[in-house]
Amino acid sequence: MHIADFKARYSSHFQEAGTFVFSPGRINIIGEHTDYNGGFVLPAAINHAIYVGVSKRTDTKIVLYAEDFKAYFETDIHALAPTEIGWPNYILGVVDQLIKRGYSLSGFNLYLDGDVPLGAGLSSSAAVECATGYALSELFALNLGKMEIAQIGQLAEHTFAGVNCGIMDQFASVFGKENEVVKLDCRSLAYEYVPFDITGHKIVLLNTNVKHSLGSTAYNTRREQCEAAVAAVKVKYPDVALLRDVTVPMLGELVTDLEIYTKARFVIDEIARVTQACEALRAGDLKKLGAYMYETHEGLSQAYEVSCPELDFLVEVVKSKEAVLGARMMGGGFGGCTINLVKEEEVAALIEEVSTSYLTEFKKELTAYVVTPSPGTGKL
Ligand code: GAF
Repeated sequence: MHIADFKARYSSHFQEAGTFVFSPGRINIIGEHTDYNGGFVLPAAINHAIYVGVSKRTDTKIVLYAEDFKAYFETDIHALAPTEIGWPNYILGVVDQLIKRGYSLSGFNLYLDGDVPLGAGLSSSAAVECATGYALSELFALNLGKMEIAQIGQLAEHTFAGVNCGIMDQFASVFGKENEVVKLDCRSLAYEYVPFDITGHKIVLLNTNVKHSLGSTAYNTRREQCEAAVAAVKVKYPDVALLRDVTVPMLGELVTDLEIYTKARFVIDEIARVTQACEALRAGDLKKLGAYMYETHEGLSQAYEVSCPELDFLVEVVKSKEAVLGARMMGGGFGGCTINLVKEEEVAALIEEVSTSYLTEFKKELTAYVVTPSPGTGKL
């Protein structure tokens, strides 16, 4: 996005001098549905971001404008509540969290723009939350720490968007670094950057352009199923707090419900896979890394059941191709993108070929993005 154009568009809606920030979308190399189970994830911020401009008002109104929807939304800071309109919730939820934490805010204008495709599983909502948190921190001199911005965003998602997400998306948006992925321990919140050296290869996202409506309900159900497994294990092992603490033998011993067992087993395996995949990446063994990605897809699709025909198709068609070392659905599931590790010289041909087969199969256009690990939340 052209920053000067963005600032000019801001000025055409709000005349006051603005404070401008950005927060990016994210990819996740591996470690899906592990964050809310206290496990590991391996995400990175990407070169697509949400841009926010803010200015103070002299009253207590909150006036928002979203470029994507060409729409204003107005409310009062003393009357915060989730709205059925959707997009304002990611902003209002953050304001609500700030107020609950005792931060002093007054009315403000906020302009929202960006190039993170919406509904593509690239965490545009987390990017909006983190950009809002950072912008308001700058505007009202709140001095929020990076982790606090991420945690406020996560809670905004729980309370105003109704998705009981983990911390991965907000964390990646805030902590992203150029050319590095981050291995985050979602239980302790300790993290380490890992160089993303994939010389001769690219990360290609293939967007199904579908978002099945059962997504957020099923997401919350999966979380409950994981909690049910923990509750069953806790009966004998009271120190167990999260699936991260559960071993396969414990699961076999105490979880009798097959459905719960299968879901929990996937998560336990996936947590272990993140460490293995990370070692493969550090060792420069991209073939092995890719094999882990395929394994993750298989688990998400067959055991965890959060895939859909479009995502399965996209992984299936690239699986036999030499050009693709690994592929899997990415994020919460039920639509959005697959992430593919592709030989650089084959990227263009692959996109063309897969787009054609996808169109033939689903009568739908595919969108492709070549992305790179990029810096997290910052000032413009
Ligand atoms: C969504 C959630 F927001 C994340 O917290 C994470 O659980 C992910 O799905 C699945 O790994 O993006």
